[in-house]
Parts: sequence; C-alpha cells; structure tokens
Amino acid sequence: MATGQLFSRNTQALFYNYKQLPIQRMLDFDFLCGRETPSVAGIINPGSEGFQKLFFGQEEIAIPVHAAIEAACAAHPTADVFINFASFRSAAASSMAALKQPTIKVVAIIAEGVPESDTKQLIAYARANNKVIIGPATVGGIQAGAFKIGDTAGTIDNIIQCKLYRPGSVGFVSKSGGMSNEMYNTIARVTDGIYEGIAIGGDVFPGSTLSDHILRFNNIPQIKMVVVLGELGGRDEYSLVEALKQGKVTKPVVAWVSGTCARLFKSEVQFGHAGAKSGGEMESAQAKNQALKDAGATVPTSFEALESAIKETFDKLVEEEKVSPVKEITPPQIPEDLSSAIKSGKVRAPTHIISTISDDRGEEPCYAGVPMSSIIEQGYGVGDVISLLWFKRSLPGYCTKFIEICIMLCADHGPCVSGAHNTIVTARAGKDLVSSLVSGLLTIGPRFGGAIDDAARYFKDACDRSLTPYEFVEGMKKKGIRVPGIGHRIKSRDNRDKRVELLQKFARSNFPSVKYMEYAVQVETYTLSKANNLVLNVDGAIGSLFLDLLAGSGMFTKQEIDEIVQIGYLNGLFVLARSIGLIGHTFDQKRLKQPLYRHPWEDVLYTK
Ligand code: Q5B
Repeated sequence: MATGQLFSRNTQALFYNYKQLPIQRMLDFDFLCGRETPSVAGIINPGSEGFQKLFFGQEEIAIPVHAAIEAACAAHPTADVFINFASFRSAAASSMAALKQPTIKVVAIIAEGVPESDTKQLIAYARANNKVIIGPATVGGIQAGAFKIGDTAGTIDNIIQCKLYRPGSVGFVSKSGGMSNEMYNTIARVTDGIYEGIAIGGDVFPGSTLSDHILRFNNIPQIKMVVVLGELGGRDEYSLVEALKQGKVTKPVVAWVSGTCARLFKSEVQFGHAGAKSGGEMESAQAKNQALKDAGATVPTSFEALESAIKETFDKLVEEEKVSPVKEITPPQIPEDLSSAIKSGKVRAPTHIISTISDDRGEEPCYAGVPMSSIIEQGYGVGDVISLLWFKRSLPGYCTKFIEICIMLCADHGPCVSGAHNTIVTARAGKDLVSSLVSGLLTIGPRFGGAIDDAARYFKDACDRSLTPYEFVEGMKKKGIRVPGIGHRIKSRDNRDKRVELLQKFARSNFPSVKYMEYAVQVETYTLSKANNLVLNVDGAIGSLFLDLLAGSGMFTKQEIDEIVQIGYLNGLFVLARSIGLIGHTFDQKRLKQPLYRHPWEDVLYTK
C-alpha cells in the first residue's frame, strides 16, 4: 500500500445503499470546508434509479441514484471512493464488485460481521490490484478540510469543535471508530489538529492495517506527527514496531494500545470489537505498548497521559519550527433543518395545508376527533363515517340511516345509464380499474346524477320565498333553465321511480319535517301536468329531503345549511354511491373478457 494521499478537496464518492443521514453529514462537512463540489457524486440503491434531494449548504441538490455499481461508475468516472453501507450479508459481494471497477481506488466497508473468509478474499484482490480497503466494521475516515466518509467524526458540532473543517498537522489512525471521535477532540485541544484520520475497524482481518496508513502518512509532507490508538488482540501493532525499527517511519509517533485492564480478568476477555480479544501475552496491550516504546514510539503510562504525550510531541515540533502555524478560519454556519429548529422553538413556519376532518398523527387515526377504535367498537356505520368526514359531527341515527339508504339506492342503475356505459366501454378498451371508474364518474353532472345540489338550491330558494309551483317552474322556463331534480329518460307518471318512493316513505316516517320534499312533490304535480316524464327524480328526491334533514335535525345552523347547499356537498352522495356500481361494471366486463367495444354503424345517423 504505502504511497500518499487517499483523498483531496476534489475527491468524490459513490455511496452504496441510500442512507439519508450519513450522506447529508458528508455534504454538510463539504459545505463547512468550502468545497465547491459535493463529495457524493452518486448513490447506488440496488434496483431503483432516479434522483435524491439533499442539502448542499442552503441549496437543495439532486444526487443521481443508480440501480447498479457498474452503471454508477460509468456515470461518474472521477468518483474513486466507494462507501459501502450494505449489510454484513451483502457487503462482501458489493465491495468485490466495486473493487473490480477500474475507477474505484478506495472501498470503505461500514458493516460489522462480514465473514472473515470473505474479507480475506477482498484483501487479496485489493492488494493484487493496488486498491485500498478501509474496514470492515469501520466508521471510515476523514481528511480535514477535504473529504469525510459517512458518519466519521459524528455531528457537525463535534466536527467544528475538533476543527476538522481545515487541515492540521497530525495523522491519526485507530482501530475504533468511536474512540477516533474522542481522539479528534483531544488532538484538536493540544495540537493544530488532524490532517487525516482513519479508523481501520475492529475486525480480526482489517482491509488495511495501522501500519499501512502510518507508512502512507510518512509520505504526506503536511503530516508532521502520527498518533496511533491500537487495542489488545491481534498482532497488527507489531508491523508498526517493525517499521519503526527499520526506520521506515521517520515522523514522531505517539501510540497507545488500549485494553490494559484485560489482565484484571481471570479468564480471556472479548471486548467490543471482533478482534479485541485478550489472547496470548504478545497480544496483550501491555506487551504491545512496551514493544512500541522499545521501537521508538512515545508511549505514555496510561490512556489519561496520552493527551499530554501528544502535546509534548507537538510542542517540540513547534519549537523546532517543523510545524508552520495553521491559518485559523471561521467555518460557515450550516443552516439548521427546519424540523429541528421548529422542535427547539427557535423558529416558526407557516403551514401550507389546513385540515380539520381527520388526524393520523396519534396512536390511531381519528375522524373528526373520534378515534378509529370507537368507530369500530361502538358499531358506527358508513353513514356515521360520512357524517364525521363530511359534516364534522355525529348525526342522529335516522340521518345516518337516510345517508346509507341514499348510497344503497344510487349504487347502480343498470348498464345503460351514462356512467355505467362509459365505464363499460373503458374497461373493454383494456383500461385499468381506476381509469374505468373515473371515466364513468366523469359523466356525473347536471343531466346525469349530478343534479342533487342544484335541486336543493332551487327548491330551497323557491320554497323559502314561498313561490307557488307555477311561479317557480314558469320562472325557470323564462330563464331557460330545466328544473333540476325533475324529469327522467325512462321514469314517468305511470312508471314511477321506486327509489323516490322508498326515500319518501322513509323520510315521512322518520324525519321531524318533510317540508321541502312536500314542496318538490307539488312542483312535480305541476310539471306532470305538462309532460308525463317530468317526475320528481332520484336527484330531486335526495336534494329536497336533504334540506329537510339539515333543517330538521337541529344539528346545523341556518348559516351552515346555506354553506352546505352553496358549496355543493350533495352530489357527493351520488358520486360515492355510483362508484360502487361502476367498480362492479368494471369487474363484470373483465370477468366476461369482453372485447373492445365499437359502436355499430347502423346506430349512427351519417348525414351532411
Ligand atoms: N323538460 C333528466 O330529459 C333529463 C325538464 C323539462 C323543465 C325539466 C331532463 C333533465 C333535470 C336534470 C336532472 C337527473 C335529461 C336525472 C339521473 C340518475 C339516473 C339516470 C338514469 C340513474 C331527461 C323533453 C321536454 C322538453 C324539456 C322538458 C325536461 N326536463 N322542463 N324541467 N327538468 N332534468 N337530472 O327525457 O317543450 O319539448 O322543449 O335535464 O334532474 O340522472 O336512470 O338514466 O340513477 O342513473 O331527455 O336515474 O329531465 O327530455 O330533454 O327530451 O326534454 O321536457 O324542456 O320540453 P329527457 P328532453 P320541450 S336522474
């Protein structure tokens, strides 16, 4: 491995598996360092493609998402770092695929628990092909002021505190990712800060070793001293001992191998990392610390003394004028996310939507404040749910029953009516359920099914103004308006609409008053004197009876009634009901495997 820098201010990475937080932290670090280009060139999310929106400072940027490693590498040939956030199950396969890409030079494997045999194969391939693996079981690494892998160095606050937004003079390498955060802090306190920090990971077989990185640091002129944090278990530290003895490391090294407490235990102890196991004497922290000391590294007497050992070494370099003072800069402020700023009460923001009928944020959804469990446990029906969601109140039982009767009676009226016809033709054209349904629903309007609101409006106005049926109907005629709710293509005086009769019967025996319906019946008597088919139709019956429901229930103010009629709630009953039938017609046609519908020529009058 050896050679020098792995990263620069222009390094870009491909990020495997979409993880919003570590990617955003990388981009926030970029912004803090004043990078011009984001350090994440692309995301690989196996099987899905597109773009992912993330913040780069104050701006939102769209980072391309690729379905496969090969495609991502081809699209971003200058991205040479592969940050692998795959699980331990798939990390080896995806890392090998990345190593095989000519554009990828460094692979960081975050997952813990990658099988050792797989890691060995990855290491062999990387060595043979001059590539670098950091990990597995690592948080990654950082080049201060230039590039950072994933979650390395933790929060933005910690990064600022550790002055990682600008380069210092210390090269740091550790097995533990968690401890590296601690050490970045210590190093920032007693030196001019980190130049590069790498956590090699706590596995028995790390992709790159402590000494791999230290030898590399030795070739980086900006690094003036090296800090190493090893741990008990394994023999990695001895390759550093050898390198020191052979004079391959010429820069001052301050080292500490943690795990000296292992001797206090009677039996072999396994610490947090897979590789941190007290084995034979050679693998003990004490033996490694001694060997490092004998080889020329500065090794303190305890972890607590490490900070002062680092300070002394650094101060000496300053004294010898081997370190030129770092130019301190004030990093830009990362804008706080709106959600966290709102949470902490720092800002307030106007909402974009107002909603008053339902709430899904709690333990269970609520309709107009009534929890779902009450709706089910107290035996609410569809009429009750409509009352809650449309009228924002629980209506008396006879009202909700009336709503349910309307739904049942209007659910379908055979295949020949406008809506069903459209739905059937659409379904036979091979369209899906929703297309077939809406094609039918779109016919609902002033002539077909959608005359309920207008019927309510005109009957209310005429009745409230005490117009006689003659005055009302003739007045409408003068204005050229057909009376909504009157007239039917097939129903007539002698072929009454059963639905109208059923609604009237229910209302007469359950409603406190049927004033508006009686007015509509008087209008019908008059229109029937003109033509046989000018009956009170189902729209007219529902429209007039709903006026009676609103007025008679005592649950609505006059203003509310006017608003309901004016907004036009009541066609909703027909739309809702007829959806049931239209869905049925769609299924029927599909079940019958009906072919494309073509209207017969004979049924069209071709004329000039
Ligand atoms: N004349 C429904 O007309 C229909 C008149 C009128 C005064 C009227 C017509 C109409 C108002 C809208 C309405 C809901 C278009 C109907 C429904 C659901 C359905 C459907 C289903 C289901 C029928 C002949 C003469 C003309 C007209 C006059 C007609 N209506 N005058 N007020 N309301 N009604 N719609 O039969 O002198 O000859 O020029 O617009 O309430 O949609 O089952 O099919 O469940 O699916 O085509 O029940 O009434 O009559 O247009 O030939 O007119 O009567 O001015 O007079 P027709 P037309 P003139 S329920």
